[in-house]
Amino acid sequence: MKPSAATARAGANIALVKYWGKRDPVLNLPAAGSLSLTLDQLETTTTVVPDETLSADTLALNGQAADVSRVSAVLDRFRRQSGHAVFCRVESNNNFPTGAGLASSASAFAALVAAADSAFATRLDDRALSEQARLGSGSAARSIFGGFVEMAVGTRPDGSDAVARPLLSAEAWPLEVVVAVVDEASKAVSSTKGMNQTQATSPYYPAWLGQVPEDLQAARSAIAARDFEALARVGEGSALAMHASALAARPGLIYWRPATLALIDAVRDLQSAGVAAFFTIDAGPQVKVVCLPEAGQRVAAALSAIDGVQRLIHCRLGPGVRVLG
Ligand code: 2P0
Repeated sequence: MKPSAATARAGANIALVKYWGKRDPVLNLPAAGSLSLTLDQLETTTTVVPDETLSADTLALNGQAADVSRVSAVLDRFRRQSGHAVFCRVESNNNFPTGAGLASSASAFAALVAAADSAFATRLDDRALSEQARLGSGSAARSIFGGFVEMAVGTRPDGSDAVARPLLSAEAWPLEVVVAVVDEASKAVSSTKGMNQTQATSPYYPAWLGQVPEDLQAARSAIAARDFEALARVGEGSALAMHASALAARPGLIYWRPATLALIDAVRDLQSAGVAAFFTIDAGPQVKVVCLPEAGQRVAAALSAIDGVQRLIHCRLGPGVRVLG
């Protein structure tokens, strides 16, 4: 079958047990597993248009020409697998700030592999799509699935078992996530660079890595038991430990802004008042607050009152990647 245009949409995800470091940079294999929530309001929509008149792939990201090399590396695998050597026009649009610690590479590469799979008619199952997404960006492996998702560290040298799997559907435990955007600019140090620098130079990196299996077990148990307090403990612990390892890199990586710390304080105050909420922070200054649905409005009101918060994005848990046509 001749390759034909296809569009797919994927939600970003936020990790509760973080991914920070690689064991193989070429296959993009993570140094440890991770566990995440897929969100419904931070989405990438990507169209892949095979075009025989092109002499190279092109990428338009939010309407602007962008570096196509990572996208081409993904498309090369679909070209090889399908036996069709055609170049593609790729159009990708985010409905949220790109490259600002809001996991845009996760939704982007998940949407890209699903669109490419449909365009080249390779008919990969979700596990294989997760592997292809991981080759593009580690966190993208998780955005193939909706709800609660675990990424396996894997043991095979070829990386075929370093894939994500769904743990629990979005409907089974409908948590909410309020994202407090502090700075919409792209971050100075990318996740890839930041984790490599941490791994190479931070004296705390081995301690971080050693803690992940226990955190994964605690998070899995908390999710199975719908134990919000236990999930809060492991979620905040994993985020702070990741940032502690990054802070101790040389030179140190400081992703936070003053408003980031003010938001942490606000969440602590909410917790003291008995509100079911906890924070997590990725490779950027934004703070994501996970809460029970009944706490959503109160959390949003408290966060919006903090100086330096530019806007809130109120999410529910979302579905996995889907092909739109
Ligand atoms: C995570 N992050 O688990 C962690 C926490 C950022 C902080 O996964 O190098 O952009 O492309 O595999 O997927 C961001 O890392 O890194 C990330 P690559 P990616 O969500």
